[in-house]
Amino acid sequence: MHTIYTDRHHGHATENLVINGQPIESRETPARAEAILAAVRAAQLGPILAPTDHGLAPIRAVHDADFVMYLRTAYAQSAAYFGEARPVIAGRNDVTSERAPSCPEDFPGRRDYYTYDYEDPILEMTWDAAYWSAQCALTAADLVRAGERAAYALCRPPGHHAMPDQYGGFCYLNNVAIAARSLQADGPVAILDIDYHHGNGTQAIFYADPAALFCSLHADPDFVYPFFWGRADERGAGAGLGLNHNWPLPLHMDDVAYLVVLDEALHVIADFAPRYLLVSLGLDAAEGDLIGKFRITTQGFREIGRRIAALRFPTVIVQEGGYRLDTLGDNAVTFLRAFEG
Ligand code: Q9C
Ligand code: ZN
Repeated sequence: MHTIYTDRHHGHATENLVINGQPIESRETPARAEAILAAVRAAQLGPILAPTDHGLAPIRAVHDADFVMYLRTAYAQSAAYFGEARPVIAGRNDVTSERAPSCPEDFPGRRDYYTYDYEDPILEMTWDAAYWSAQCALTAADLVRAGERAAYALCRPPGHHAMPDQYGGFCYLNNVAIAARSLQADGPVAILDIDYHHGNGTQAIFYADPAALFCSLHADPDFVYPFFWGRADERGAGAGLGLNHNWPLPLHMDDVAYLVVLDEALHVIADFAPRYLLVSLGLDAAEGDLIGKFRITTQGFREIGRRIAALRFPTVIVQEGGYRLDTLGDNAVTFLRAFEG
């Protein structure tokens, strides 16, 4: 299996951040991708390739042009506005379900319009990192389109919380959606999201799309981020009605309970019979995760991988969350191995 990776994510240096005199503690750090990369190398999973540059067009096929422009220029625009360069972070104190009807011209309104969240910084190199993370997913999609059985995009920052025109949940560009949209040229796609959190951005992007099935297993948003999305009655709209499937789950799911629900999702995907399958591989469902509360073991990820691989759809695997550094690499490699042979 090929892994697509670039160290451009290092520019999104979220460790030891101090913003406006306040220390910002983010779990979404460069060490996460480094831990997975080290495990992929040690396991000799296969070639590790740098992403190729597909430009902005496939990003703009998912995200609004002005939002993309904002992400590219927010840091510079804020420096001009505030009179000094400093990381951009929203001015609110919690996730919001509100959306303003229009976007202001300048800061601070523009800053808060383009995110529903409050704790994701835009640093000088955040756009660069997000751009290349999306290119990793597109490059993995190219390999699968060219006939590989599966390919792994080791994306950082992650993507599944990024909406068409809002970022949040450590996500700026929706990597899996960008890859999925590019693959739709060949036929309908299915996206299976096994991150601990609901993939609200991916859901929003494909909500009315008859050529994309979205299935997400996640912690119940009554209690867990992203709070305002991910309920079972969100079933899609218009021509996409019936193609959005959410499984909100109780906290403390273990392997056995999780696999029962996974099988339901796999049946829905098998019935849809997509041309390609994309997996949003969050590993924050792992036992002992620093954010997630599920208790999926490494053996559990082996079985999850085995059952997804058994569908035999050409599969693009896109890295999302996962915050327990000491098991992250093992869990990733154990999952990915299921797609060999
Ligand atoms: N202060 C992904 O797993 N809130 N995003 C965490 C800790 C945000 C998770 C609370 C969780 C976002 C890709
Ligand atoms: Zn997550």
